[in-house]
Amino acid sequence: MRERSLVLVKPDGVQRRLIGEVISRIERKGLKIVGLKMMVMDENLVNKHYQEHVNKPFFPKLKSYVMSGPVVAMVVEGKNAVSVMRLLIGSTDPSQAAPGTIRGDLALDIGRNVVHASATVEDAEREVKLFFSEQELCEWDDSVKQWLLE
Ligand code: IDP
Ligand code: MG
Repeated sequence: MRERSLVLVKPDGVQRRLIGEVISRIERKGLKIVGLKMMVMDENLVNKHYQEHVNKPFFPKLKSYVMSGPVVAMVVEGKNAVSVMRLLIGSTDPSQAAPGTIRGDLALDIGRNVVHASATVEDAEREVKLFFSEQELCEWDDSVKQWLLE
């Protein structure tokens, strides 16, 4: 129930005025936003966040893409938040992503895929700590919980 995912609206999503669209889909699903900020990622943060990709051929382009402007970072909480967020965003390559998903509906190219969401619960715990301090996260009373969860 307290599972959390780190979600980013990447610079292309911010530039294309898709922040609200992404947040709206997360909220309509019933997930709960417990942390939210706009920031520009620095090189150190990119290297840590994408640690499994630092030696991949696409990494230099990925780094300049995600540092090219502000991102909106969110911590999203709820039942199966990690796997549910991965389903909401769709496949990494938007040309393969199913219609109805964020990437399937709103993007065309793997290098401009609008959003990030943590791949596993372990990644999520690590990523949330990279982007947010404890004080920046907000526990709030969920008054609609009984209408979302049996
Ligand atoms: P994910 O974002 O769906 O978890 P990952 O495989 O973790 O996908 O890759 C991280 C990000 O790196 C992708 O979202 C995408 O922006 C970029 N990326 C991954 N593979 C490629 C590629 O082959 N070419 C260009 N960019 C890529
Ligand atoms: Mg990933």
